[in-house]
Amino acid sequence: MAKGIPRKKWRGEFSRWFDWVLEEAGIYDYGRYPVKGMGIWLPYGFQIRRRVIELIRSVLDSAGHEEVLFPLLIPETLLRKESEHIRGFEGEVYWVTHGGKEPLDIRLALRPTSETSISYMESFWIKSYKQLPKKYYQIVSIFRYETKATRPLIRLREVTTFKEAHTVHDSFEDADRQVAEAIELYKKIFDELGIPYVISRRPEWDKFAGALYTVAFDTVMPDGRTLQIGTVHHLGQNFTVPFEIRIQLRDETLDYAWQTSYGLSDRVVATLIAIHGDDRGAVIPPNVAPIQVVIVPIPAGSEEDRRLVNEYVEKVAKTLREAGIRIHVDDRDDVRPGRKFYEWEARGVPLRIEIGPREARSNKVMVARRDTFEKIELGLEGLPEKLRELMEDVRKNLRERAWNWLRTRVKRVESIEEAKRILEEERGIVELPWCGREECGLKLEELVDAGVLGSPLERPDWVKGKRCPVCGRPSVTSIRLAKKY
Ligand code: A5A
Ligand code: ZN
Repeated sequence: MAKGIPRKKWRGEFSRWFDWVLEEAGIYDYGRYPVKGMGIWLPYGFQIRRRVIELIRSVLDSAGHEEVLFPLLIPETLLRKESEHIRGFEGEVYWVTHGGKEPLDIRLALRPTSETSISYMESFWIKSYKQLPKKYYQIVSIFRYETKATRPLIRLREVTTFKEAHTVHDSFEDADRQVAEAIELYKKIFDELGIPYVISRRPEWDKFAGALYTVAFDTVMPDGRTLQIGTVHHLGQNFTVPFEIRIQLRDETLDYAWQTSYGLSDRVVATLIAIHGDDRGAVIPPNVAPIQVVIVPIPAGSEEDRRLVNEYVEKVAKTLREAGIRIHVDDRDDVRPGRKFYEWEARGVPLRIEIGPREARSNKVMVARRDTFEKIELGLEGLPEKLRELMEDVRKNLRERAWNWLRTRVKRVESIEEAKRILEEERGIVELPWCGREECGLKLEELVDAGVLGSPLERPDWVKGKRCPVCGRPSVTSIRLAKKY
């Protein structure tokens, strides 16, 4: 391996490894564009992103969501209508103050999220319970002037792949049910991508600005820090009251509607790359891989052998292409096979086929798996199906590997000292018994020197009979702490 390439698993080097892989694999160019927190999706990365978006779309569409597209600009008057919301976002808003040389009467915000603009329009559209539930979503750029350290795809100021869903309901309970549905949909999306997660109800003091409550998906990055990869919010009537989304109910009375919203971002692509990758680069799950199989001809000595190999490569390529497998033939003749292997490994192509004179003569191919480096010889007969099976195996293996790893990173502890030591030495997530009081949660953050992720949605059995390590009261649930991104 070339010198100077950072090692993913070495703590302290993950960030460098991540920057390296984004560049080496041609995914995202970050740090050169002269606006902080904004990067460029490169052609190969764009293809991955596109497939991830397609997956998100198909999951949402099949659950009755409708895609829409709202304006990027939100007038200050709208953004200020819900007081908690603006309090939460005030420090992160980019403002448009001029049109050419003219100062604007009302400043326009680059949307940091779209609850306000969508609620405003919903007040014209939605009048009756008969129209509900209504589920909209859009996939757009949002802008947040983040003050924490920005990082490629992980903490951006222009979030270019923001999927925000916004739903409307005729009761608190139906919005509650929608939260549960959204959680199931997100599980499906993350499972398809092999991204493991922990689901927590965020504490009161760390919920979305304007929500009744927030449920978050977090994952553990290779360096042991956690990353929030998606959130689902019950918005109650917090936006429908100021925006006057009043509906006629089944019993003919009028009431304000109820809402939820839930979001995903570029972080989905970031975690996909961070979690499955290794010291050789990215490992892209076959279902979203722009190239599923790369074919590398192995140069032959004689003119005759060369022709034989080329013809056979063409034949294999044609068969696979016609079967709908996304292939690429790397027939560059000025690049050695070793170099090609290195490049395609960095890009994370799940399967590589090597074809030399031996394979051409025996009607076989040599297949190398990107996830395990295992080499398998396959005959031409039924090759597309066999490759499909292999790809499914790669996908499952990636998912299992990632889940097994995540499980080892979640530890139950009962004392503050132990929690602190584990997060200091190993990072990951610690779970402690908790009395449920905010006072103790905040104290824990301080004493353990970590952030709170929240509590499991259901009270866990193991905390029964255990006490809150801060106040000694009986625990009612557990609380999760981690060093967060
Ligand atoms: N309107 C709701 C859905 C909302 O905005 N929720 S949120 O603020 O929690 O954002 C949704 C998700 O977007 C987060 O869970 C996080 O995964 C991602 N996200 C938020 N800020 C981000 C940033 N600066 N860069 C990348 N991803 C971000
Ligand atoms: Zn307590």
